[in-house]
Amino acid sequence: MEQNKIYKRYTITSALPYANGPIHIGHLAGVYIPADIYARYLRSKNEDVLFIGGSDEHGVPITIKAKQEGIVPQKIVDKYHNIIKKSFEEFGISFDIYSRTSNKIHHETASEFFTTLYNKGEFIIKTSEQLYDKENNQFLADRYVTGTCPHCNNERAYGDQCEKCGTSLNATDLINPKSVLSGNTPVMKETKHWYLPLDKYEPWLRKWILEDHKEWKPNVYGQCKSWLDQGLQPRAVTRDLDWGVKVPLEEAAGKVLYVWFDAPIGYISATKEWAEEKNKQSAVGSSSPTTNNQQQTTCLTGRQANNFIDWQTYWKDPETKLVHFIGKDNIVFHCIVFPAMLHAEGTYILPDNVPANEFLNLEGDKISTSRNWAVWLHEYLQEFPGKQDALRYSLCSNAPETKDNDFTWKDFQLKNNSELVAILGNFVNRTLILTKKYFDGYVPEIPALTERDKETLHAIAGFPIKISNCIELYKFREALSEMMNLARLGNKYLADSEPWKIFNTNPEQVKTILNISLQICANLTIVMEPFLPFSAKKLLQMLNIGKLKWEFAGKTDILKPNHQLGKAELLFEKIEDDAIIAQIEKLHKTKEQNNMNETVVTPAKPDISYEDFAKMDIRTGTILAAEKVAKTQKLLKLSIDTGIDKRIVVSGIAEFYDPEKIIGQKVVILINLQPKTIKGITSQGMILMAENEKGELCFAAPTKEFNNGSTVK
Ligand code: B3M
Ligand code: ZN
Repeated sequence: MEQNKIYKRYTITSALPYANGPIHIGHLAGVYIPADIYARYLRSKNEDVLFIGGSDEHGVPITIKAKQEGIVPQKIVDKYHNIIKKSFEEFGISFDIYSRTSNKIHHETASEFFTTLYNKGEFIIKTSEQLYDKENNQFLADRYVTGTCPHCNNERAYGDQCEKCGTSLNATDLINPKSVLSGNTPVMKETKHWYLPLDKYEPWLRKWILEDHKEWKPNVYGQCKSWLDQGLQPRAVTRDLDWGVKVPLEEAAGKVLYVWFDAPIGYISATKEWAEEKNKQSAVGSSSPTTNNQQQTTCLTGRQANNFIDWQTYWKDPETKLVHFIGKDNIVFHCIVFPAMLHAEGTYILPDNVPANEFLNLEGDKISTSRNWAVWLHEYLQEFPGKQDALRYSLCSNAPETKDNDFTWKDFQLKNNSELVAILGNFVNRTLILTKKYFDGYVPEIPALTERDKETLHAIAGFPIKISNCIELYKFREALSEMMNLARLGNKYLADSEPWKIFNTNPEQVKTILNISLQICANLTIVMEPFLPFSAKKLLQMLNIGKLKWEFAGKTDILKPNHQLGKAELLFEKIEDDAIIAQIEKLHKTKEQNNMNETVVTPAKPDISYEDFAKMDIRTGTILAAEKVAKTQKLLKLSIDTGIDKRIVVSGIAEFYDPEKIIGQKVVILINLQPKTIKGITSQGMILMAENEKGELCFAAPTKEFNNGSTVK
């Protein structure tokens, strides 16, 4: 690979979140915050940047959710696409486009891509047996099958994975598989699919990744190596499903493209959509009629003089740097499958890097949508209004760049209060307040420099390159901590020079100190912006200046003498204990709820025949008398009228029913259970009770007056 290659433009993609749930902090820390920092930084450097996001609206989980809610999948994706898009916007993720894969342009693009590979003869066709639900006339995707996990006996494992023991499964591995759709046992049926022969591209992939991209992050490189070392198999790129991009072949009726085939093509469709939109806008804005004609010409030079944007330059020009931001569960798709697709197509560039992150946990537990164990972005934005940067800061400083990391509310509070407020905010605030106090809010000039001043000026100049280097190597945590070091430098400089002590004796020196401190503030607006865009904007207002590009970072004459500053405000607010306790309590409630849910349903027992059931003689009856069994807590001795006879039954219900209060209670009783002697009393039969998850009992009884001795079947 060409190290240090100069690129003309950047195509930055961030994983397209599934539109079946909102965004949580794990997504942000793993993917969107790093991608946004990278995009903002490059824009500040005047690079040509296209930052792509969008919703992934296909795939089986979406169809299942739609079935559960009794609505069509489009309704589900509309709902979540809007929630996700809005929360990204409010959180300041600076996409150039946030698209969606249910768009027409995406269906066309994905379909064409498939056709190109098909026409080139890249696919192989295989017929295999898959599980089929006869009642619904439908092949069952892995997620549509549940059954017993062959590894841990969890009776509620899915066809692709057992969530209890974490093992990846094939639907055909499950013991006693059941269709989620009908509850019936599926049958095996033959079906035909199109496969991408990854095995064929394996030698090429080995060289491209293992030799040419040794600089990739160790977690990414390592995962790729392990996939490659296991040997790649052909992968089906079509599915028997009715939600997705239709396979553009007559013989493939009822089949759609596999979601992982179409989703990454979503980046390309989004680029087309973005370019079309931009070109429309510039056509409207342009007064010269010739410009429109020029716009028709296709050429690989990106944004041309006439502003025409050719989407292809962002995907096909070798001078474009393509970078995919993703979480670790998406590595194989972005490093192996999608590059193989692009390679097979033949006209596209390949990713230069895929800086995937590991996972973020929450308060020591894996984030889980189904267990609601997450901090949801849309909720955070409501509960902490105006505090986007506090979360951006805490998630970036704790980003799971090299290993899984943990988010805790206490740590979030600590980072906000003792770093953002106490260091960065405090430095800016002191500088502005002192300038107001001593110089009426005008930037003072520099009359003379002491050694300390000179050292400080020198140090300021050194920061931008340190931060740039980290960002360009995708080390965002380190970059952020360098950014904070600049604020630390400012704080220390103020503390060491003590302008408040010397103003009366040496006002000239105070001019220098505050000028330099203000130049640090101006520098901060630049280097903060990728990480803390809201606060950077606020600081620009406080300094009463416009946005500065990266080239100004390191300069120490940004603010000219006599420039009038704006109004000083607090850059960050302290987060009080109450707010943190409330969040921790919210999580506790979720945990309790989950614990209950886990025990709510006792696992189903194996099937029995009707003959087995019919052996039981169950009747309605009435309690005639009841008394406690001596020396026991739980037992009552009941006298029952069964309609056939009157008999004694010992029942373990004393904790839940007072003997006096149940005389006359209707019951259901199993009368042909072998008699058993309990505490010296012969019990003849069993009263049927319902038992809930807490072990509480309640009578299962007829709901209206019914003769004793009626059979229950
Ligand atoms: N929607 C998986 C995920 O959200 C998938 C990413 C697609 S990126 C092309 O983890
Ligand atoms: Zn299991």
